[in-house]
Amino acid sequence: MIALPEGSRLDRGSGGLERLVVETPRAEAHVYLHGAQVTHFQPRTGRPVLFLSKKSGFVGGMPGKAIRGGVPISFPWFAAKAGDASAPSHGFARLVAWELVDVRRDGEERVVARLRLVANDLTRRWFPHDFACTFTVTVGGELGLELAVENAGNGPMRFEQALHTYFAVGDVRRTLLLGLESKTYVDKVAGFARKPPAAAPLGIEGETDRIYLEAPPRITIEDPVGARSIRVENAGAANTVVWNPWIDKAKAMADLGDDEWAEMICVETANVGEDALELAAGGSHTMRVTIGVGGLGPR
Ligand code: TA6
Repeated sequence: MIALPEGSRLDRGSGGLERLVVETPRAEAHVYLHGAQVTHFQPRTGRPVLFLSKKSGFVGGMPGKAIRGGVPISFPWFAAKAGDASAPSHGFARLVAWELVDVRRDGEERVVARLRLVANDLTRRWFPHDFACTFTVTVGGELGLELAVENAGNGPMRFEQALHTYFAVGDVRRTLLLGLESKTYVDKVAGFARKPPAAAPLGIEGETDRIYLEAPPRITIEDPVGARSIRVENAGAANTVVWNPWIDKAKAMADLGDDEWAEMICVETANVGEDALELAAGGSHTMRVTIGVGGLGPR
């Protein structure tokens, strides 16, 4: 049993899954040990920043099922595993229990929690490598997420990764994404066609599933219905993925309410496809995203 500082406690969340609850003067957050999944982040002065489906399952086990919402961790592959239709979508990291390593205060306003996942017999069935993942969650006025991957084996290790963040918006049809205007992207809705930069902010007008081939340092989600903007600041990521299932896909998803597609937008911090990472033995890599909330800028 690790020592928990003031402002943090372990409880049983949905499905009886073990959950770290963090409460600071600036914000509160929930992190399930299942998948090391952040499911809730709410500044004291605002509404929840992360979307969590009302129909999400909460099923633990080795492996369990993915929680629909918050920040699922895609590792060691993204979406479907190449050449293995039986493998779980987005890898196994979000399906297994992580170890809570430690929780500490960082000054008066922040709490920092570290969770770890290391290779085991289950993971080696799908991914024959000795890896160690450390996920650091910093809760304060902003939400800081850091995924460090280490190759603890003797040979090279190639993997994909994403922090597959679901953001809560008032109405995705009125939301604009700024920062991607100059970026080429792969359009999964158009048969993975490579598309030129739109040269305009991204509005969501239908099913949207795009892998941008260069991640800008900052993306701003303008949410006029929610009367706020959300800043997504990336580091160590080559790609940004933007996804909204829209009406038909949402209806086909058992763990997403038929109308919930309008309340969410995924803006994901990632290294996928051509930008998958390869670590030499003993090598390591860190990817970060910092999430903050502000007002709506002049437009
Ligand atoms: O990141 C976008 C995506 O790859 C979409 O293609 C869609 O499959 C989404 O992830 C959700 O995947 P999941 O396995 O969580 O249902």
